[in-house]
Amino acid sequence: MDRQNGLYNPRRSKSALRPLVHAARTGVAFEAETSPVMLRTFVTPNHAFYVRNHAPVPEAGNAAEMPLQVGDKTANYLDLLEKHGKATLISTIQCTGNRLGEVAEAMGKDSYFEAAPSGIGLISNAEWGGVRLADVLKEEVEKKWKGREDNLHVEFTGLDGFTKSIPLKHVMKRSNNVLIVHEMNGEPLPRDHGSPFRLIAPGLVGAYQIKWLQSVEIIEKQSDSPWQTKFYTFHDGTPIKKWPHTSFITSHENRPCMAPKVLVVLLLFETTKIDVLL
Ligand SMILES: Nc1nc2c(c(=O)[nH]1)N[C@H]1C(S)=C(S)[C@@H](COP(=O)(O)O)O[C@H]1N2
Ligand SMILES: [Mo]
Repeated sequence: MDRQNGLYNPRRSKSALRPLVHAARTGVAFEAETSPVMLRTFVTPNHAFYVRNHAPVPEAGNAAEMPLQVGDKTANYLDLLEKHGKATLISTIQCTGNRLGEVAEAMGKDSYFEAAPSGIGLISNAEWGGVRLADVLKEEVEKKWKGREDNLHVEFTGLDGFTKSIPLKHVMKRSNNVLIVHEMNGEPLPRDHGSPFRLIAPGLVGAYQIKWLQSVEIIEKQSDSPWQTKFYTFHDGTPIKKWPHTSFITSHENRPCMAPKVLVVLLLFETTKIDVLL
């Protein structure tokens, strides 16, 4: 394993070396789209799941060791799991940047997106296993915040400093299935995907699925982190929460031997949720 200033060097992470399943987009921070061929199955294999990092992958330790700050208490993830039980759910993650290449092409110089153009592969689907956050926060909310739930937010911070917040009301609604997960497709969460645990907030864009989760804090205003107020926002500064999931026929590849028109693009502006509670 390569380390740089105490940080894992994601440029040398295994996923960076999988040209058949990933198209590497940037080195540090590592970013890779899933190859269309690997999107043919309902659930995306862990090794082919797209990767989107904003910083080098932090050194986080395992689920038993890594402390999780919940409000003003330090919790042990495994204790939380034992106390509240394991929830399993299939949920798609899609980066807001998915298919920006086509958007940029369609909008030409009018395109206001700053991100580098991407193909169709900043989307993947997996089964996640972990603990329901509404259960974890229930006691604290009842003790400290009773009656004020509607105006509060939950701020999530990853070990790499990446921070965003979600309204408390959304988190506490059990049917929204906001989870802290340690399992991805029945295996321990891989490092590239936030090991030992990450947030899964079904129906919200990729940026809310905070990896290497370090702290969960109830706050009175939305997070003032740049990830909430500057990046992943609309022009007026409103955070982008939902984004249409898009479908794409992946059985034909856009190879030079095939007329480009054969590559039929299906844009299904369906609901953003394609998660199924098991
Ligand atoms: N801590 C942390 N969490 C993060 C990010 C990050 O850079 N740091 N990137 C976010 C973005 S923008 C996306 S699209 C998803 C990607 O998750 P994946 O790499 O597991 O596909 O993670 C989100 N969670
Ligand atoms: Mo993203």
